[in-house]
Amino acid sequence: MKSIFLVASLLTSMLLHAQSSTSPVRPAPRQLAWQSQETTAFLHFTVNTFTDKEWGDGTESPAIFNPTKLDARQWIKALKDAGFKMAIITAKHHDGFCLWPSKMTEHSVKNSPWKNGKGDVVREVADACREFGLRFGVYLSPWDRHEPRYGTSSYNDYYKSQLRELLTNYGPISEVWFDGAKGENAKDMTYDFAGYWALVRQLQPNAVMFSDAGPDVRWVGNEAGNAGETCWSTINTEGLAPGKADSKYLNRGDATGKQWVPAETDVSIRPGWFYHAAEDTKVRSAKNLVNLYYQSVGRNSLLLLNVPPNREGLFSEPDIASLHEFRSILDETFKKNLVTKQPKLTDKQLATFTTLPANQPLTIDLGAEQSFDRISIQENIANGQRVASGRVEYWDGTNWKSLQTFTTVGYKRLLRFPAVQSNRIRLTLTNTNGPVELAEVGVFKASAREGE
Ligand code: FUL
Repeated sequence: MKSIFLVASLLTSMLLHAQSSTSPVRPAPRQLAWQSQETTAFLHFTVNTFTDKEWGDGTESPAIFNPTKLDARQWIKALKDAGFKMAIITAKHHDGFCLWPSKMTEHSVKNSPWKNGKGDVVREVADACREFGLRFGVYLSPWDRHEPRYGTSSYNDYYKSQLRELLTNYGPISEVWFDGAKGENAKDMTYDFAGYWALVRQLQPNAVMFSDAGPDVRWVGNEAGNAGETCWSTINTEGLAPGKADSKYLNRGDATGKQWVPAETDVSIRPGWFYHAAEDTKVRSAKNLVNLYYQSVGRNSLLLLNVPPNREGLFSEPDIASLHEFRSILDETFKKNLVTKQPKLTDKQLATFTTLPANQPLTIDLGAEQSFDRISIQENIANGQRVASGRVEYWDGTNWKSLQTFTTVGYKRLLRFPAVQSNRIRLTLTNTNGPVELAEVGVFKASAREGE
């Protein structure tokens, strides 16, 4: 009897294994579209902008909200010029003040002096995004320090009604951001996340939903702009909930994860999330932003960069200058791919790939002796994420010399190293979960403006 069980369980495990190598966890089309955006922007704006705080307590008077020169077109144009593909506005932060004239509360722009209470920041941003061809997303804080219903189950209805307003009145919404933050002394409140998420799926089926642990996009586990050196797009979501997730686990993901929930790297261009005049001299430089790009997009994540509008309702000059220079540096670095004779690996299409088994080296010609210091590798993630480790070598005229080893690849892996001279490189994937669909390989010489 025992041996029958043994054979049966062996067969089952073989079957399961065969299944897992042929049908890996794959992204939904909305997740694939999200990841290819690479850089999206966060817009933190509310009463905090006027009180100089990071977290309002909900007692702020709407009378203080008066961004006299507000021009969302100025924000979105600056983002467009800097290559951003989406903007997410804090429609409501923890203070409960609504940037749109919600029918559910008086605590909103409708009771502010701005545009005599006739303004709607959410509408202005949505319209500007459409005009400049950016996608549009909303942040609606579950934690609400103003609304009296907070802490009772009827708050869930309040929240869902607000969500419905945002999801039905502003055209296509591409991302909804569910922040898990809740102060230590906050009232007890069980959020109906299942209900919130169902509403988003029903009203905006193409939108991705962010929370600490998905369902579509997960938090990267820090606000410093660092995806894990190893970063899987898969995790096991069981037991995780917004506000209750191990940040190290989220940072690296899980090779054996059953759900596709890629990491989003949210970080601010300034020390705070909201505008503070005192931080005008502390705006990240373009070089610093480029480094964030390598640490997020270059590690299989997405860079969600916060750029907070100021009290006038405008992006400030130092922020605009850094954004502009950031994109100009990236464009210069990645302008000329030195790889030749590999049309499938250089056509910027993930769907055209070369299948590469583990431990089979692929030699990549550079046409002639070239100086280079950056390499970009991409997998066709439409069919899952399979590279667990690999190495790159270069030909020094006599021998193959080691250049760099790496772990996960996924959507994109960017390698940085001191410049070498060579006419070919060799890529070996040393550990994979099944045959790798190698989509793109790029070899570049970085812009001198990146620095070392
Ligand atoms: C956090 C919030 O508490 C911050 O204020 C900010 O909105 C950040 C993006 O998420 O959880």
